Amino acid sequence: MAQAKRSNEDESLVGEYTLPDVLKCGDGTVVTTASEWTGKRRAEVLRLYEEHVYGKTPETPKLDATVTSERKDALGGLATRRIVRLSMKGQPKWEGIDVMIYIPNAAKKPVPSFIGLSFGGNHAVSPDIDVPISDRWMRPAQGDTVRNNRATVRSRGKEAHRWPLEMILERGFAVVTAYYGDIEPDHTQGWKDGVRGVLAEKGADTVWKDGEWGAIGAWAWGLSRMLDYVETVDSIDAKHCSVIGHSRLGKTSLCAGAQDQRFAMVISNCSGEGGAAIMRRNFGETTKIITTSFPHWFTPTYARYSDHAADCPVDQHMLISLMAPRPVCIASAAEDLWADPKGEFLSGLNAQPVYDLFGLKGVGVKHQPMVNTPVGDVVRYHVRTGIHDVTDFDWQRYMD
Ligand code: GTR
Repeated sequence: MAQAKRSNEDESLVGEYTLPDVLKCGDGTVVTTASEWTGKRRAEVLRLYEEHVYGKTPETPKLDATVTSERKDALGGLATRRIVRLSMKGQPKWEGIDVMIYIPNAAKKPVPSFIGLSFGGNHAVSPDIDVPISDRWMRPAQGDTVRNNRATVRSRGKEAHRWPLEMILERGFAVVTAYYGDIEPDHTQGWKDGVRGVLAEKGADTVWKDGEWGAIGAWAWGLSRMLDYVETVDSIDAKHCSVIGHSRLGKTSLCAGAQDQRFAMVISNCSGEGGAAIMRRNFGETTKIITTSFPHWFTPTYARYSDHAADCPVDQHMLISLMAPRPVCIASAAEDLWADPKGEFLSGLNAQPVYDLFGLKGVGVKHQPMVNTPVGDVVRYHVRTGIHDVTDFDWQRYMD
């Protein structure tokens, strides 16, 4: 991927770097207990992420929820499928988020769930042909699945391999998903049609300022609003919701898990640069490349660390630390060098000092494990064979 952009994929050329000390507070003191972490340092680290990486998520009014359809015999009777629109009063310009929820019919009590965004819309995730095709803006795609930035009928089910609904539902989990572009279309001017623009009431000539939220922050906000809704659904156990995301949406899932501790478990699938990968490691995608290609994903401050990663007060082991003491799963793919699999492992490993404060074992090994050999306890890591994708192998790990 992106071979035209110069990046290093030779481990011997990575070079030396020093990670910021996650336990060292701004005032120079070092945290030694879980309560100091929770009461003091955690908030500092979160603030650093707001200032330097993702920007600050503003307080927002509660969203309205309108059920637009419900089917009790979805997927051949396996599940009940509900589609709910979450929208903001007084903001008709922003159409809102169409959340699709599958709940296993066999469940006798409230079920745990996975909450995650998709790249292609609910109709791309689901094999059910009565799920409406999204009419929102879409990024151009290979083949004939998107035309003039709109999904075509050919995009039905195109993301279903990443969402093995039957397998997940049979294991007793609910699935809660929505199209990320419902929250904000994924292009540099997308904020104008998304929640960021609507809330800020900014003009067309707006320049986003340092510390203000970017698209990842907005998508993460959307995940929290989906969880708000899940809290109102009796058949889902909102205390056991895992937030999941792949690639840019893996960065988003980490951002959501960091800022919203109601997510009981956080899953990063091939999240790479700006996600689980250590930014100071000169391997795969770099801060410069990502902020050049996708400046809108982050707060503007982040681009200043292009070629100056050492000046950034955070690195991604600190993002993983923000999940503590909750479980976190970090997954890589062996051929996904762009996302720096080893760098993704190292963020999990270097979050251990914070998990130690809680007496919890993280990845439990010092070196990146072999492919298809999952490791870890509360911080789990695996690298599987294959490419940048989400596979059943990954899902099995997340459900175990
Ligand atoms: C790439 C980007 C990655 C990753 C990926 C994706 O172009 O460089 O950071 O997020 O997109 O989301 O598919």
